[in-house]
Amino acid sequence: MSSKFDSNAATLSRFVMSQTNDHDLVILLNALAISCKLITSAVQRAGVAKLYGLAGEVNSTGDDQKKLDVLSNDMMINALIHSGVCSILVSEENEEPIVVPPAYSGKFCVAFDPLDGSSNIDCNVSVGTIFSVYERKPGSHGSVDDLLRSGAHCICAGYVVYSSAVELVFTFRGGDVHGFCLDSTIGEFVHTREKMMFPADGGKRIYSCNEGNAVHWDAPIQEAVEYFKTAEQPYTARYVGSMVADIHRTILYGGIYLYPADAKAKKGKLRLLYEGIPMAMIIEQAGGIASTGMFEGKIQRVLDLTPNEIHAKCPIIMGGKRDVQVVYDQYAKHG
Ligand code: AHM
Ligand code: MG
Repeated sequence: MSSKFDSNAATLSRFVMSQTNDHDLVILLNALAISCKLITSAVQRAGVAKLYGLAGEVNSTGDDQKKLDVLSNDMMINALIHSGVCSILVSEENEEPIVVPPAYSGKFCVAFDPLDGSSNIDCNVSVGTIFSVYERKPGSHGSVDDLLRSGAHCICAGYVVYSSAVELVFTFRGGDVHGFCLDSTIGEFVHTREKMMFPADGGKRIYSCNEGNAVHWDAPIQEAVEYFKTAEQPYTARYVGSMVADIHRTILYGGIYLYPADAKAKKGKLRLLYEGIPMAMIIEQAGGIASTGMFEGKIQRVLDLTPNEIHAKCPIIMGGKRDVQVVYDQYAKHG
């Protein structure tokens, strides 16, 4: 019998419980989902609740913090501390790591960007949350060293895009990528996309980058983007300016997203722990490539990088194999 009501809702919690016997991990992912529901409420009510505009502070990377950045950050920190399963939290919005008080301390270390794409907040364009989860090292009570490790140590990662729908995309290390839409009628994320993969045929030819930086790029990146525009089957340009939205589209439709290193930002703009590594894990496990492009003398996997500090940056070239290969070909051509 068809009905508007699902008597067997495949919720995110049910999915997580089916994938792990680790109860602390179930609690952690529940706390992350709750944070994202709170942020959804704040994003959707930003106008009426007078949450547009600046908070008057500057964040870890020198950007002006928006009121919604600060509120979203507080929501995540409070939910994660009170989950009782975290010891160290690293947020884009906090210069220093947050050490969870001993009464609440647990085995996980979480890095997150509570509201990515801050420049889009005040005009209601898509924004997102990104997170990566690590387990503290044996014997550690929780310190930044537990997080200053390569992507190989990341145990799960996800993002949430706040847009026409709110969607959480999530993967465990080595697993498939799954999508969950927030059903506002029940206040739960419901499993809506199984085993998300890049389109098998490469999908749409879309390139996504801030071309205003082109003059600062190295020649191979400039030439790859020129190829995208002049190829026999020219690419379409799409750039939201919120990494979460641009990556979500790239996985679903195909294409390539670039925020490369350039002459003025030698390590790129995006942060390794809470932008590069989680997105790279999702992209690779969805069948794509997550590369740095040429970085410190070689082309590297983003997941192979080890941050030397919690706000370390990394260049990012992510997308489907067909399209990232165009960039590799240009590097090969230039030797
Ligand atoms: P933010 O974390 O301060 O919002 O910065 C990250 C954002 C990404 O979401 C986006 O891809 C990029 O910065 C856009 O940068 P630009 O405005 O330089 O194109
Ligand atoms: Mg941000």
